[in-house]
Amino acid sequence: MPIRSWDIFCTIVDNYGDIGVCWRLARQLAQEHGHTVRLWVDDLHSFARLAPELDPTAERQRLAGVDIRTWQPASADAPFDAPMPHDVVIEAFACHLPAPFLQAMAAAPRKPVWLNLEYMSAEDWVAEHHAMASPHPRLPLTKYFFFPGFARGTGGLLRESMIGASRDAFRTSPAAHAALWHRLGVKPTPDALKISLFAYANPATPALLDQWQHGDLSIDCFVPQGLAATQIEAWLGASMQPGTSHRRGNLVLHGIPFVRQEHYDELLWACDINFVRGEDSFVRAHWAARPLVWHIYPQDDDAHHIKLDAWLTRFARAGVAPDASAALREFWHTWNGYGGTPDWAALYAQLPALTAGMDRWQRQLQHLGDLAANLVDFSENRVK
Ligand code: TRH
Repeated sequence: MPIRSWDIFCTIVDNYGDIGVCWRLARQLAQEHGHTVRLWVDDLHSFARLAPELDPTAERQRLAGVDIRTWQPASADAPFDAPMPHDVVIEAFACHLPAPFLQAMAAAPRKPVWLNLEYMSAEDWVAEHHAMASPHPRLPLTKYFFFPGFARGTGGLLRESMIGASRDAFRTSPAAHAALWHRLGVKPTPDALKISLFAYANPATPALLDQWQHGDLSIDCFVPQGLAATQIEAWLGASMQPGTSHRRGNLVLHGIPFVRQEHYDELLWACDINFVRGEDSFVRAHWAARPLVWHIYPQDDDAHHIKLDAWLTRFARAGVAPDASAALREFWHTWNGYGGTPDWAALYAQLPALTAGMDRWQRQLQHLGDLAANLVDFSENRVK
């Protein structure tokens, strides 16, 4: 049966990844599939960093074809004026639905498809757990676990249908580059290697900046406002506010604004190598088809190291030159607290091979379909 409408519930734990994923998914379902989407979000102030037109005080508003509502998830039993649920209800990253909404789902003549959208991972177990069903203990509802991933049998990754074409058009357009740099308020150094740096505070950052400063290569590093910029201010002894640039040896550090979500892609496309973090920027860097360095979201007991290594193992199997893959692994490990100091020269020596490897890998990933379309297919199959 066709699926036409969606409720997506999101809570913002910290940072921007949860809303980053939900907002991207909501827009894609509305704009590419023409579906009705209601996005429930608890913190519009964080959301507004990604979508500056948002009114953080409005309880309901419409943006980019999406109906945006506020909710307070502190307790599943908090008062909630539940409308008739849509065809599919997504609770993102295990945020719990309000009890009245769950009751409305159970009472609906056609029960909505109920999905928990999980965090992505390249680990092997993901394909085994993807699409698992969990019947509600009391209500006539079944929840399914939907896992984004990098392998067959997973939900795939968020990717808009036009992303590759938009990227390629951008790459061949000097005017588009000029507009990007103008918007960011920077003047890039001609012929410098361009690096974007989006990361958490990282003990490895000063050592890397030292290497860039004293290296032979001219480097422009673009740092959005946030944790990494604050840390770099201490290394620099100067402000990294948007619009400021500082030369240290062969390195120029540019403070740039945190831009709307669509514009962040252009920064990734414009750079030769992208440092990304968390979940959503990590996935976006794949579609830039350039080498990336991942600062993974840290978990207790270093559980995130397993997730990081799982990705590296898949990438190594994707046809990249073994030396390049080894240099990337080594660099990522030092960047993610495994010990040791990042070896920039070793990574840079593999840049051409890594660029070819990333391009190949992101093409392979496209065979998994895209997460939004996979969600539509999955949901339609549940209501046959
Ligand atoms: O902000 P994050 O660290 O989010 C994290 C992770 O998702 C993590 O897995 C999750 O558990 C935790 O939040 C709660 O990193 P992430 O996922 O890359 O999200 C950043 C979002 O911000 C992404 O959608 C891209 C967007 N962005 C912009 O819109 N403009 C910008 O200028 C930049 C730098 C990012």
